[in-house]
Amino acid sequence: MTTEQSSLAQEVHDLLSRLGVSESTYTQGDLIVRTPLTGQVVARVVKTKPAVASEALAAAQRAFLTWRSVPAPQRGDLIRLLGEELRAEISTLGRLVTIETGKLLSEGFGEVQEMIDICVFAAGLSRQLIGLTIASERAHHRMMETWHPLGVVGVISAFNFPVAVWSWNAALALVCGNAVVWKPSEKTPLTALATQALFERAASKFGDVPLGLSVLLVGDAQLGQLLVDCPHVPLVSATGSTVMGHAVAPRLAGRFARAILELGGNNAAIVCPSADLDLALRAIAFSAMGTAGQRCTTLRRLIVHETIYDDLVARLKKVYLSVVVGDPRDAGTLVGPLIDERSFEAMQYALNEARNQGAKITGGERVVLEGSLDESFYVRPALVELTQQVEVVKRETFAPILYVLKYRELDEAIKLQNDVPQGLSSSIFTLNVREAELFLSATGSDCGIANVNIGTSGAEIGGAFGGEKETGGGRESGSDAWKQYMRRATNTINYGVELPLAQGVSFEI
Ligand code: UN1
Repeated sequence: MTTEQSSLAQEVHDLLSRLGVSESTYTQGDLIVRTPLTGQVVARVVKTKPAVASEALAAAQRAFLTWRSVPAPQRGDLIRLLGEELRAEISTLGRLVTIETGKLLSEGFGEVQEMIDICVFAAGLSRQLIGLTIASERAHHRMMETWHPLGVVGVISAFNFPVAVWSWNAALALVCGNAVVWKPSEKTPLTALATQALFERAASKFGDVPLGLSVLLVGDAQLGQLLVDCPHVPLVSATGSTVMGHAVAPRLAGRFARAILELGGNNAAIVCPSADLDLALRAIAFSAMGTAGQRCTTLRRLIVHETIYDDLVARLKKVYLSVVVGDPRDAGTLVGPLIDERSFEAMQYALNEARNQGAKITGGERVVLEGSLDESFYVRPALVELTQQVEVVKRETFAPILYVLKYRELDEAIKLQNDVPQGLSSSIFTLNVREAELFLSATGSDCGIANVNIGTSGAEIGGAFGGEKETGGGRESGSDAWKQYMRRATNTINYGVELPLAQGVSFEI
């Protein structure tokens, strides 16, 4: 082990202990955690045994029964405190995110900022859980809708946003009066342990938080299944691959539980002749290469008008060949490592397939950093020019591959953009208002997110986040996403002395 490697394990230890995680939870277990930075083992996390998980689910159910009666603005105060803990530890937790996922430091800090933002949003929301009053057709009657807490909310999260996605769900679920059970990715249990420790800090400052209000299940898919099949969990929010969604959704449907699914994306940007190309170039670079292409919002397809194609692609090639691939802790680095070997292999597999389809490929090769082990996987991002949207382009490969296609008419570009199974994010680069509005209209992009003159990734928490088709249809974080974490009751109140029946029905006894 080199000095650099042993110091990384030491740093993980220091960060976790500063964040309040007990050493026994990550030194004596059999879930091996490697940092993608060097490939070395940095922790051995104790997995949650199924019997312990079942007890945790029961505790969460008991906690819900108490928490639902705490006034919502007080529940909001717990989330305000969580936000404060996160603010105090943004650099500690952010650095741990970088070491565990391989994303840049500014992206690691950005992820924690996203958590703080949703806490602020949810704390405000705790005073705005509002329902409508509806005009009744009957005299001396009033109708209204009331929103009630739902129960225990399950959260299954992925490695690439190991903590922000939990916070989108947990912050809303908790102010809505629910308990939360979290099954993080097996690849990123350390940031989950740290987040749980910060939650517990906030809870002890709050005072009267029922035991089991927010619990963590660390381990493999078996624990996820336990959560999905638990009859006391009326809602599961699951983020990950479409394959995972296929496993989870039918089980939830089978017991009539709700699902918020945030699955694969295959996001495209259309670049029109009037586009500001300097701005577009920067936006494309960030969306396609940021987080080493491992965001669900990553730009994977670029559809460029034929008149600007050569110019834009030449400029992009320069960027792809010069962008610094390296240690994400270094200031100049823009592309960190892939999460693991499987990701690297999936990338090479897709590139080979594209090559066999006649693609022209710039980049895509493995980059070996000095001092890293064979188990670390750095790659130069790949720019892949194709003449047609072949099968490989329609698939989500979770790696920095940008497929580039040419178009002539905007209708054709929109058709290409929509002609994939996924429907998460999309953008158009244009200064032409007709093109922009068409893209945003009912006949334009079919995605949950459609942007103008910004890239496909890097959404703010204020909007509802999620997408259509194989992306799963769920919406998380902002706007009125909170409604999914509550049950709606319609109330009709008769304050008169008669009993008129709706629809004029007569029933005299
Ligand atoms: C994800 O990749 O699962 O919009 C979430 C973005 C981030 C969230 C990505 N705010 O890119």
